[in-house]
Amino acid sequence: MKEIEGHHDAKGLHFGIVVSRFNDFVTGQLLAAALDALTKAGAAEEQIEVVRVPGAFEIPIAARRLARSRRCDAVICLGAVIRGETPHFEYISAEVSRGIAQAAWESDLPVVFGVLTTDTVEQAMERAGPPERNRGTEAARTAIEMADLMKRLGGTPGPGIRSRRARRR
Ligand code: INI
Repeated sequence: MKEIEGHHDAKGLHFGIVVSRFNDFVTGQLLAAALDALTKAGAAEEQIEVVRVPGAFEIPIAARRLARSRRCDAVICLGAVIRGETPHFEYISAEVSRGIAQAAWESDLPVVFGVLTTDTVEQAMERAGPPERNRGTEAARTAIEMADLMKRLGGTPGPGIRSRRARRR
């Protein structure tokens, strides 16, 4: 039996990070933890591209563009949607998660969900604390494993990418 699994080695891999500025006291901590995890796994600074957007709602479109550029092996999305602060919580959370999943499907690239959706600021801070409990660390580790897994799986990119290439011909 053959088993295929991604490894946690970021050497030679390129990563895009899309991070929102809204609630930056939380998203800044997620970003710091993600950068730390990538660096510790062997990624050099020039292998990492950070893209900043105003709020979580804007994450999917930037993630999709970055993923489709093929400059990265995986894209990490970081944001914080806090219920206490918005009556639009449900709409924003739903759109962001749907948009991030769609960006991955349409680009055939791992686009990792590192967006906090919490009821309170305290809950958000808990998930953006020390590395072992920080969702930025978890998102970065997922991105490394998935980027490596996609290389091991081989094959050709999905229909979205094929049709783009076909259009160029
Ligand atoms: N954006 C967030 O990232 N988190 C929030 O909690 C939030 N709240 O509370 O409204 C939020 N709103 C902004 C939104 O993401 C868009 O930037 C804005 O609606 C413009 O499209």
